[in-house]
Amino acid sequence: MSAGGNIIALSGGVGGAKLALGLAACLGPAQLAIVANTADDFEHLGLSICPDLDTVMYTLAGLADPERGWGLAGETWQCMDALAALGGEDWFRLGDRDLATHLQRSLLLARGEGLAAVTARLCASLGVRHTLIPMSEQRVRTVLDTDRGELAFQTYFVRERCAPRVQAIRYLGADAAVPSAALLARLDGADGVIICPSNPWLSVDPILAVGDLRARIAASRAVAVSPIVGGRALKGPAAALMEQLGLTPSALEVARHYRGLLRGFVMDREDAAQADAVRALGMDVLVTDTVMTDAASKARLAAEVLEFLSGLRA
Ligand code: FO1
Repeated sequence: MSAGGNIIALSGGVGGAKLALGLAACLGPAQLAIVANTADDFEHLGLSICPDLDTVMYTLAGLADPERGWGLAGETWQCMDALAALGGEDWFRLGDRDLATHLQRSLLLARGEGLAAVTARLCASLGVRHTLIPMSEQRVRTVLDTDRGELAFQTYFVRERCAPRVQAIRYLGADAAVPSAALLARLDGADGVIICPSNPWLSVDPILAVGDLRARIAASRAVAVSPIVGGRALKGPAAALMEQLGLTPSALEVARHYRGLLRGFVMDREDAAQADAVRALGMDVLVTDTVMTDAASKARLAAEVLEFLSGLRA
């Protein structure tokens, strides 16, 4: 990238991690920090599980399973099988090698280390050179009000396979939480913030809800990449969720959701007809191919987004 050596990317899990990997191919470790959502985190089987942090970490380490997007490639499931045989909870699949991450993280947290420090340690051990930061040290948890009652995020997402109809989403603890110190330090004087194509309601909003982060990001130079292409979600329940919340699944509706926050919006060629309506919201628009299928398309989209960002009004 021509201008700017301090870029912050906000990411959820699988979809966001793809662009994060592309950005990591374009920017050096000192130039890029990736902030992951931690409102999907939960305590399960006595362990501290941080799915989005781990998805980004494994992706950057080149260890992620390419089909699932989460967890490790070449994983085995003996522990889960043994747990199931004992009548234990096996709906949340923790692979044998992935379990080592959760054991080590849980141990270090129990010893009193903060989540950012533990994440940095795990990343270093796996050879991840770019900075990965949890959005906050404090506990924030996404809870969904659904037609089957109040559900914790992973219960809704994994156990119930996103089947319950969502009426409202809350990020418990977000008001009282403060952004990670490493994030605040980076945000001060950042050249730009990139919101990866993650689910705006389930993955990005929890980050924006932390303390005064939304206002800080609005005051920076921020762009978002639409996770909705041609009315469909690239991954996960975003389109269905939008319908349940009374919104039309479209890139334009995602842009409306981020109104007041962004200087620029990146949307797919398939949605080019909506570009003028997005511009009318006060954002510059980049229309390009946003579907990332391989390393080359991730790096190409990342380079285009960085170029777009550097060309925006300061
Ligand atoms: N997602 C699933 O759909 N099923 C699983 O069993 C599952 C296990 C899992 C284990 C570790 C991990 O880091 C992630 C895991 N995920 C699983 C993904 C994860 O729950 C979601 O993709 C994110 O929370 C949403 O971003």
